[in-house]
Amino acid sequence: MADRYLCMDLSRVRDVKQGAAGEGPVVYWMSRDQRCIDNHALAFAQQEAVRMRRPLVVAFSLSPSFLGATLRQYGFMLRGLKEVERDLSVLDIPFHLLPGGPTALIHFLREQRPALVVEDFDPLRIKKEWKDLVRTSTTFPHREVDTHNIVPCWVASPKQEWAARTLRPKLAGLIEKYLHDLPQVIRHPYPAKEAPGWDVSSTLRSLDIDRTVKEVQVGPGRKAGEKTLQTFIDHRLEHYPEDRNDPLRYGQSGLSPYLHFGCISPQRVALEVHRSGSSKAAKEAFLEELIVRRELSDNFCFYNQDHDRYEGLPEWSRRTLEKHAQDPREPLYSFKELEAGETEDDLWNAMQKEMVSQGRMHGYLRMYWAKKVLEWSPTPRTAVEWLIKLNDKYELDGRDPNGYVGILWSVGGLHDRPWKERNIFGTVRYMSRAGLGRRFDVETYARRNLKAYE
Ligand code: FAD
Ligand code: FO1
Repeated sequence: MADRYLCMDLSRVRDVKQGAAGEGPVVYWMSRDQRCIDNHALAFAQQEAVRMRRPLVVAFSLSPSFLGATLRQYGFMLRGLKEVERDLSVLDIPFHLLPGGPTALIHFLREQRPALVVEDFDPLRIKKEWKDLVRTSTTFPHREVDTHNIVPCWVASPKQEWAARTLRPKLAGLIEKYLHDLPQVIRHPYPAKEAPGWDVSSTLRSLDIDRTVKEVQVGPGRKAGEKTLQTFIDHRLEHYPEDRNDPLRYGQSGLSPYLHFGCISPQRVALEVHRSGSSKAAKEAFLEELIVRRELSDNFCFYNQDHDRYEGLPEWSRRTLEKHAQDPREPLYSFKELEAGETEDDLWNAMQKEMVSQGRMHGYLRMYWAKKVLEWSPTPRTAVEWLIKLNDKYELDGRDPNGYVGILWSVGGLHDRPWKERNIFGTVRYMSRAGLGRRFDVETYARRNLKAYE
């Protein structure tokens, strides 16, 4: 059995807290990587449980509110977790849903007295706060496993990277070592006590969340994520380089909600893309986004505690934005007008309405969507705050390092370079409607979406 774990490089594991092993099970505290299959953290937890001849249990601490998440995101997540529970039960690994956030988890750990607590990696400040609270509230040892990045975040770089071009070579030099088949878990040989049952609808009812943001049609969970990946590989990957920036051609993969909630492993996505029959150019274009761009976002959030604030912007861009802080902003809109998609720009309104209604927005449009808010809000700081609020409230893939980086890239040139100076933007890259029009049929997009989501 031991050789099954050899394919996992132990540099993916960090020893985050020393402690005395309890007499209980190994506990995998699942959070970011909500999956049973292709999960290095779960596989490592099982390896340790087998070595110590202990049961293995999975615990998910359900926070009653999380970064503005609404019924839309909690519904998607809980339906996905129900599938995780089923996948685990086949392997005699109980799944404990713990309503009440980190304090409920601390209570659980004090009860269970685990031999070891295994955490999955998450660079967000709020998660670091949760982890610090839990680690200091018990005496048990903790390990952290990065199963969200192909190259573990702390291995890829010891510092905040300037741009994709500085991280890309570091990843390229390491990808060989990490991009190989994933460790799987097996039926656990040391049985644990059953976990209490739970159901999605009563759990949803118990949460104190905004219910005005309705659930969307996107199928939740692992199987729907696997199907989305297969459909993308079979029908859209080949044309990804030319189609990915045309919202009318739907050339993107649609994987972001499944990657955000960890329903599927990005390493699995990369392996399947590599194995596909698509052209080298198509594979490279897609893997640049999936690996370099996505892991650059984790790098930024991991090394910059201001990842969701104006202060997170590079010095050069804060200087140029402040130099243009007094430039006239005409028109100015309130948050409510933006949220309702009631601006003078029908294209922008169409994007906003699609996001509110469908919980998604095409990647190329998101840049324009964000940059317009810099023009229409009183200060760049307000623009960052309003964009995060809208993105995290309505997007299924929101509350993610990719989102904070995407917004800071758009408003303040994070990971970008200075461009020709102009009003309001200073030397931050500008995007115009005419520029979009050179890429795709803007009028058709605006008309079609305004009609669909009015
Ligand atoms: P594909 O083009 O199929 O890419 C596949 C995967 O690669 C994506 O799921 C994502 O994990 C990664 N990826 C692609 N583009 C980027 C990028 N620019 N930066 C980082 N990773 C990328 N992404 C989110 O996951 N959550 C967000 O909340 C989010 N908010 C954004 C806000 C703004 C203002 C901008 C400009 C970008 C934002 N992005 C966000 C990044 C990107 O737009 C989305 O990841 C992508 O559109 C998701 O659709 P897809 O999975 O079909 O993408
Ligand atoms: N992670 C948890 O451990 N507990 C939660 O209750 C929880 C809720 C939640 C709601 C919406 C959402 O988009 C993410 C949520 N997450 C939760 C965190 C998520 O798994 C990721 O860890 C981060 O959002 C991205 O790093």
